[in-house]
Amino acid sequence: MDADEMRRALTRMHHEILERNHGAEGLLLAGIRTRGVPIAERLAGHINDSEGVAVPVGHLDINLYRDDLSERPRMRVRTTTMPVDVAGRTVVLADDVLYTGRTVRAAMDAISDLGRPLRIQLVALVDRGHRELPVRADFVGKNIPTRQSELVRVRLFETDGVDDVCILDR
Ligand code: 3GP
Ligand code: 5GP
Ligand code: MG
Repeated sequence: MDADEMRRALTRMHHEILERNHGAEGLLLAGIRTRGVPIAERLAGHINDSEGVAVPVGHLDINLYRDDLSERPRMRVRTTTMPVDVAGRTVVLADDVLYTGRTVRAAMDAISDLGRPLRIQLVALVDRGHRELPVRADFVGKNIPTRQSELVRVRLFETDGVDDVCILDR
């Protein structure tokens, strides 16, 4: 996936999010650190351009909610920031890669600790398969079938200086 394809995928997904939710009212985009954050911000930018609505963007650190936290005593926990209350909102989680689904499970826990959203939806730039939990994305940039031994490298301009996605051998 090159920069143009990524831009088109994000443009399409912002339309899909607006269509599914009948506009931008009541939305809250929550980017899962690290690369879910710029994805959430870009989607908010597209929504602002086409609807004139500034959808709030939160940053979610799911590390405290991981199911393997006890095996990672030195885990670095960064901050979660939500600009508005999640209660009664449609929270759209954003992540770069959806794989086992464990990160999303943790993210839903993190959100639920902040309040009771109206609903939670999921947008992922890449779905690489291999789910270990019953999780699916509502909006997918690209389905990339992978082997478990492979690794999907996502680079975003904000974090890596370039926009691309490729499959690497681990
Ligand atoms: P992210 O913080 O941008 O989401 O999961 C932590 C980081 O490691 C992720 O960055 C992700 O890009 C990168 N990563 C690359 N391959 C893998 C993988 O196979 N599993 C996990 N959990 N992370 C991976
Ligand atoms: P999951 O919890 O679904 O297994 O993995 C999702 C999280 O791990 C995402 O935040 C994603 O960044 C990261 N991840 C898992 N597999 C990959 C991968 O192959 N490539 C990249 N870039 N990230 C991955
Ligand atoms: Mg991620």
